[in-house]
Amino acid sequence: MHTILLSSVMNIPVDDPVAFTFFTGYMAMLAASVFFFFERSRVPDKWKTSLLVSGLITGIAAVHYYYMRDYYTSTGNNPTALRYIDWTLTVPLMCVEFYLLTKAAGAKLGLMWKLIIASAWMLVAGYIGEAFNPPGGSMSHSALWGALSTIGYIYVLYAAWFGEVKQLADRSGDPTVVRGVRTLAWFVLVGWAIYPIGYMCMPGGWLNVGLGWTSNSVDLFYNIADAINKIGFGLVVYGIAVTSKDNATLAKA
Ligand SMILES: *C/C=C(C)/C=C/C=C(C)/C=C/C1=C(C)CCCC1(C)C
Repeated sequence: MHTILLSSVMNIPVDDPVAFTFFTGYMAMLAASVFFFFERSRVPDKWKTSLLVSGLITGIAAVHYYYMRDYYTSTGNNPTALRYIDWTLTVPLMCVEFYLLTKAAGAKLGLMWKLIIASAWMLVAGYIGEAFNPPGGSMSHSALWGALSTIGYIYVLYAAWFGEVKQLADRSGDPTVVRGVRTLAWFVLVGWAIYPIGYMCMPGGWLNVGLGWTSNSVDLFYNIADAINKIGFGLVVYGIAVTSKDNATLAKA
């Protein structure tokens, strides 16, 4: 078993962009975690948990990429279950980041749970849409579950742009937090929107039926989106930690 996996990894077709992004995605997530964990010691105490969470997000993703890469290179199939296990752990942690950033301005744990529940809804519906897509693909199945999933997505999007997260950031009185949360809101609007594009490439999806894009593109979009969102989110949080006001400890470091 082990040798089979190993030899399939060795025989990566160099012209396969999906395999390529699984490899680079794995390496990038690992490197990002090392960066966030090391930099954690350099930021003021109040930002240490945020940096820890940034490192956990990319670290959890790195482990899943390790397995997804091997799964893909040895079977040629979409690692749907591994993908959604990864997201079920990392997306709620991104919601925790929103909570941690706005905590000083009075964010309550209830806000964190509302974001977590909305994102969990988004992922469970997406998983049903993908994992239980009938052989050959069904447009009604993928469209129904995709639409249900989008409700959860819009909830998080609204909270970040206009709702509680945005209002708390404004109330923090720290321009770095206001700007940082605004940047994260852009990630949710643009970066997270790449995922539904990948989803629509599966058999029966709108881009599959409409443009002939194949299930290979699903993982290509997901891999690109993961690198942008997980590492990008972490870097924004890092940027807030090193530039926010009362960073006297950092100046001494
Ligand atoms: C690190 C992983 C992240 C940030 C994953 C985010 C995933 C999404 C925003 C997925 C959204 C979906 C829809 C809005 C509709 C179709 C189904 C999904 C799950 C792909």
